[in-house]
Amino acid sequence: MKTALITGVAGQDGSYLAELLLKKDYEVYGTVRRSSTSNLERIKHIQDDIKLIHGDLLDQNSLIEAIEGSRPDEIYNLAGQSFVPATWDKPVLTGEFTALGATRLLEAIRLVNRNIRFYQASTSEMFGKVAEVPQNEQTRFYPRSPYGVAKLYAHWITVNYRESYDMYCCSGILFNHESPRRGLEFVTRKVSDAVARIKLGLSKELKMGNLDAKRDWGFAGDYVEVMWLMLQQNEPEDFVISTGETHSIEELVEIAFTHAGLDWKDYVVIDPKFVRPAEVDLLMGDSSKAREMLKWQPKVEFEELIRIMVDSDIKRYDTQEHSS
Ligand code: NAP
Ligand code: F7E
Repeated sequence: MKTALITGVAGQDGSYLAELLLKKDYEVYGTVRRSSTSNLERIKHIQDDIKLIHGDLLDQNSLIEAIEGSRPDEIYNLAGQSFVPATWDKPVLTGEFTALGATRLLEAIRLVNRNIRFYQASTSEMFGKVAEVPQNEQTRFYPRSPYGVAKLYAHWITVNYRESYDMYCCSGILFNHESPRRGLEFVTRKVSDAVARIKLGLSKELKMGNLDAKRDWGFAGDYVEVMWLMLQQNEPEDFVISTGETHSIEELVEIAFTHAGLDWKDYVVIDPKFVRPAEVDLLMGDSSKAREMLKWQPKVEFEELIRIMVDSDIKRYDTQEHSS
């Protein structure tokens, strides 16, 4: 039986990855930050099957203790503040969590057991102002937010530990991936939630930012499979993970409202508050390397994903209404 430690296990990806590893008969440990209230909604259905331990990316000792206490074969570093706009408000803290947090974790592995395999959650935000379309593992990086800059540091420190200490460290450069478990501020979930509220008469409008930006969106459940695959190879390498399709925010909005029988133009209002200081205009990934070497491909396509999210939010509000 293998053992895995997932940082950020209560996040969107952490919850899907924990489910996957349990199915594969792993012993699963997950770190959560200490807080006065519980934030375990996404993992409540598997809480009895995984072991939660305290671990904060800001605190070196907690990471060393988490590794010593769980003795993992694999570590998946998914923890972090992942909402991009918030990182302009807290650029220094973003560097601490994301850039130095990954370094603290790598140092903890180096000190405790260098044979542990390490996965770093890198991101398409590192491509930022893109140098080419589509983006692959060779594309030049040009991050456009404190989030992207901090992730780029974490990405290169992962490469550096691989090359300096001969450790098995990989980065998955994952493009946007969504699900009904996505946080409510992210654009797909913000839209699916608003469509549900409008459909059920709980809200009248949806305030949005830049509708022209384009993203390559996949399903989180498909993307966690590749995290695991990356740690099962003979040699550690980095991979771009994407669908290869790109769609605008306007297309997303249109699909979501139409699915609920609504015309988005009757409800969507542009609010400059949601426009970012610097935008990533166009993301489209080329994941040929992962498709060939890891035999991976996404299963859920974009329109289906949006419909699943809208249906899930409508059902959630319906259930709440009937139970109150
Ligand atoms: P998420 O839902 O925001 O989950 C992040 C988790 O990290 C949360 O459980 C959060 O816990 C925890 N966390 C935050 N700060 C922490 C700290 N200092 N110490 C320990 N835990 C901390 O994000 P996600 O969508 O699952 O993404 C997982 C990772 O992949 C993130 O690193 C993200 O940046 C990266 N990524 C995501 C995407 C995507 O499209 N989803 C794409 C590329 C890369 P709290 O509840 O305590 O805040
Ligand atoms: O924005 C535009 C916004 O916040 C997508 C994170 O998981 O994926 C995510 O980062 C786009 C942007 O995600 C609104 O300007 C328009 O162009 O859903 P998002 P993100 O910034 O792409 C990457 C890969 C990560 O690594 C991150 O952790 O949508 N947009 N109007 C809006 N976005 C939001 N949130 N809200 C709006 O009202």
